[in-house]
Amino acid sequence: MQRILVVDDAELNRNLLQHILEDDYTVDLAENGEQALRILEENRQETAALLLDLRMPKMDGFAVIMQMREKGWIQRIPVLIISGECAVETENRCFELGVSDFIRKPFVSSTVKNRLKNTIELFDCKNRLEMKVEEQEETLKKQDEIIRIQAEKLKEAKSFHRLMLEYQSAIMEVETRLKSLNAEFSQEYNRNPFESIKSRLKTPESIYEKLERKGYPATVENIREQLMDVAGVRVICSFPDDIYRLAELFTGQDDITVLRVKDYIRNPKPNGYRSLHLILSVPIFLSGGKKKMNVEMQFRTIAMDFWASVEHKLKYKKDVEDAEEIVGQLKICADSIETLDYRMQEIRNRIDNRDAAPATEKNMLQEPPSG
Ligand code: 0O2
Repeated sequence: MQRILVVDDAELNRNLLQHILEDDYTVDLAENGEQALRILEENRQETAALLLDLRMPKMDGFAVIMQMREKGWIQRIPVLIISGECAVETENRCFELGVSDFIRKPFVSSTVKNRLKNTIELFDCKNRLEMKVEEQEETLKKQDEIIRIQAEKLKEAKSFHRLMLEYQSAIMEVETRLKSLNAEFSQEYNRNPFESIKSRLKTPESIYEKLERKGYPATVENIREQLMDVAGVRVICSFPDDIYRLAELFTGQDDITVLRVKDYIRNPKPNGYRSLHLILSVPIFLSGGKKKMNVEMQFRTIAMDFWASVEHKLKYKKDVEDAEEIVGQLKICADSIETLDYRMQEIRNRIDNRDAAPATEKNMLQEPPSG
């Protein structure tokens, strides 16, 4: 059963209204505004309407209405004023404050019941409609948010794919120049400065992991600014002196800038890793014009490459038995590879009748000046 709160200081009126309504509603009674607000505080959710007298001691009907407005209750609980004859101005003020209807004294049972029933139904309809509108607004807001996020992702994805295309172009540019040098050497000197090229574009997972490790948020801007090795070209040469000769030839091209040199052949890593790493700025030519892209080039001998690929497996494999011992073995192998590489180079020099001075001593790429 729905609850009705009757608020009137006259006991007679309270009893009369209770008598009229008690068959259809649970009727709560209050004899002043303060009591009414206390009851409402407790039974607000179940109260279907308030029958309110205007003139009461302690807290009058207007004060109750004002409090209900402040608390936002008047939008949900209809208020019907119990009144005798009252001035038009008073009536108008009540309606302005959000009162729904008037029930006149003396009470006519059927009129009281009908007015109350109609008001409750009307309010119920209004409330349900408002809830629907609120729900729809909420749904629309969520949809807007989803569209906004998707648009941002799309934009990000679009610029990410664009950036990857530019790095891919940089890789192709480097590969083409390397192949041209190879073709020239092959024709002019009957030898190849390198054995093979392996190129790779860093995977999105690897890009994300590296940015995270370096403490940068994963944005397209940070990929461009903070990562130097998104485009990677590995050049595998037969002999150590080929590495330096080719690197010199390549970096000598007038539109290539050397940004960083890490010479792990001259300064091997403690684990024995040997390779010459160059970070280069390479021009690409797309429809919008020329653009400079960073490319990481790694130069190593066939033997160094073989070693690195085996060692790489160890790095990514978990729970390898005797890992420490394997690390030691790998270091011994790396040192043997260095000896072997230079011995093979000497043999080649003897076959070719060349000066046997180690190329690492002769052609040393220098770190670019900082700034
Ligand atoms: P992946 O999968 O090849 O991309 P920095 O870029 O300067 O912040 P980083 O990346 O450590 O730091 O630079 P470094 O030392 O020049 O290494 C770059 C790449 O060289 C590595 O890339 C490896 O490919 C390779 N490399 C370096 N050290 C070793 C090593 O000890 N063993 C092997 N097998 N390869 C090595 P990534 O990013 O690690 O991986």
